[in-house]
Order: sequence, then structure tokens, then C-alpha cells
Amino acid sequence: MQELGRLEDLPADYRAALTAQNLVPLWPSLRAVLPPGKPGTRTTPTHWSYEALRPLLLQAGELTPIEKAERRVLVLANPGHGLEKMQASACMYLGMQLLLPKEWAPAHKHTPNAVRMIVEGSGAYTTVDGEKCPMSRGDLILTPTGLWHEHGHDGSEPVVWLDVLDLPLVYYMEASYVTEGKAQTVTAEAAERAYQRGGVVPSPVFSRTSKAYPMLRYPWADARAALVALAGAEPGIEAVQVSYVNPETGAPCENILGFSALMLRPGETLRLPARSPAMVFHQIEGGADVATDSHAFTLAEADTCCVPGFTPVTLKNRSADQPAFLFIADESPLHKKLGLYEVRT
Ligand code: 1HN
Repeated sequence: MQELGRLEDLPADYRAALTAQNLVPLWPSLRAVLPPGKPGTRTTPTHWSYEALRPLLLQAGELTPIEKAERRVLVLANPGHGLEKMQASACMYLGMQLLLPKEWAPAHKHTPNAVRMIVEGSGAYTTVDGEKCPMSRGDLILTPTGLWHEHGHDGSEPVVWLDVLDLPLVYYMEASYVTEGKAQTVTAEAAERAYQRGGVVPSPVFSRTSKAYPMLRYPWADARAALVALAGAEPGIEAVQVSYVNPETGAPCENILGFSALMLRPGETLRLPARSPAMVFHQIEGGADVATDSHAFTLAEADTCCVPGFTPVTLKNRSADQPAFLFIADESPLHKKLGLYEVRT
């Protein structure tokens, strides 16, 4: 590939004249913005240990009252982007949020899409668009763009969850903002029961729902049972994986980020090909080794890691006799919608 001219090759007065007119020569930067064969990536494979972060999160509970935090979160920031950018990858934000008994995180709505993966504790709930969603370990609760949400806690132990948002993308688009509101009136509880079984959906008076987000809570017990059933029904299947989808359309449950759950069978090693979107892995049950060509992590229960796009990943169940369960978030709906999605085998 032809080496291109550098900025320093240009006379200083010419460069100054360009700058004065808000002009920039492309050629000194062309290879950086358009590298050959594969994109450059700031996203560095990064591991966050729950055991290491948990005491710091609980300490935040002592140091900062909920009124002074609104959302008491420690952000899982990728050092490759710079910690202050609060990015796990180009388009994904991750945070561990703590809510203590009796606390209340007030209602708001915003343009970025969020999901919560519940990590520990019980008795907390989040109310989304009037639907009260109880939180327990492994549940996935959606807070899509524009829906009111607030969190409360009637239990007696700290509750922690992992927030996954498309905030870096929406912020970069200069489209990120919040609207504050007052406490919602609860209009539905456990509404996900309306979508209890795959293949049958509610059809009141023979018409299908037109709600953009018909299902907001995906209980872990159901996703886990689906994985175990899939493993039993399809013993030869390459990956025991289920996607969180809109039960009316089959499309990804949110517009920008994609979410799935994966079961590693006892002793299983699974090789994922390089794909264009970055990925996040969170260990729900068991333990797994995660390896790229440059990094290797061991995920203990409740640990989280991220891997950049265009990177093959090997996942290995650390147990020879128990399954391991992972929650996966990635940028694939966005890549697919934009026509940028690639798999390299
Ligand atoms: C947010 O609204 C929540 O509602 C958590 O719990 C984390 C991070 C950035 C922007 C909005 C929440 C968030 C957030």
C-alpha cells in the first residue's frame, strides 16, 4: 500500500493557512481512518471482577446517598477508550448499579436504550412504562428509548444489577438527553406472563399488539429452562444459545444492541468466529475461560468482560460436570441495520 504524505511534509505557512480556514488535508490521516483489511479499535479486551468491584460499590452506598447520585453506578470503563469516556466498546456502556433497601431512584426517560441484568439481591423492582418488574438474579429487564423508568426496593439486602446501554453511540450522535418525571402509576405487574410460551401470543379480539416493546421482563428461570431444553433437544447443535427477541416480531428486543444467553455444556469449548460487532460476556452461573488471540480471562460468577469486534473468541466451561451460563450483549442489531455486519470464518 502506497505510503502517503505526512503533515510535516507540508510547509508551516501552508498548514497555518489551512487551519485559519478550518481546513484539513485528508492524506496524512487517510490510513488512520481507513486502515487496510480491518478497522482500528480502541476497545481493549477488558475483564471486571465482581469480587473486586463489589466492595467498592457497597462503599459507594455509604459515601453517596441515593439523592446525591440519582443512579448509584460504577461504570465499567474500557481503558482503551480512556476511562473518562465511560465506554466498554464503541457503542456499549456498562455499569454496576447499587440500590439499597428503601431507596428509590426517581422516574425519568431518555433517548439511549438500556437493559438491566440482575446480579444479586432480591426485593427491588423497576417500573417501566407503568409495568412493575421484580428483579431477581439473571432476569433481563428492558428500558427502551423513551419509556419512563424508576427503581424501588422493598427488600432487606443490597440489590446490584448490570446496566447495558447504547449511550456511547447515542451520545456521539448528539442525540442523548433525559426527561425527569414524577412517580409512575403501576398499571401492570408480571406482564411478561402474557408471553409465557414460544409460538403463542396474546390476540385480544383477534388483533395483535402494536406495542413496540410488548415484553419488558425476561425472567432468568425461563431463559435458563429454554437453554436446558435446547441442549436436550438438539445435542448436536453448535452453540446452545437463545436470543432475547420481541415476541411479536422475532426481531431483536431493542433496536441497537442485541442480547442473548448461552449455555456452555459441561467441559464444552466453543469457538466464536471473528464478527464485526464488539461483545460483552457476563457470567450468570458457573465459570468460563474467555480467550482472544491477545488476552485470556477467567470469568467467575458475576464477572463481566468485553471483547472488540473482528476478534475470534474461545469460550471454555471451567467445569467438566456442570453447565455454565453466560449473558451476552453485542452491537449486532446496529451493524446489521447499517449493512456493516461481517462474520469472518
Ligand atoms: C440510567 O438511566 C440508568 O435508569 C442507569 O438506572 C445508568 C447510565 C447513563 C445514562 C442513563 C437507570 C445510566 C442511565
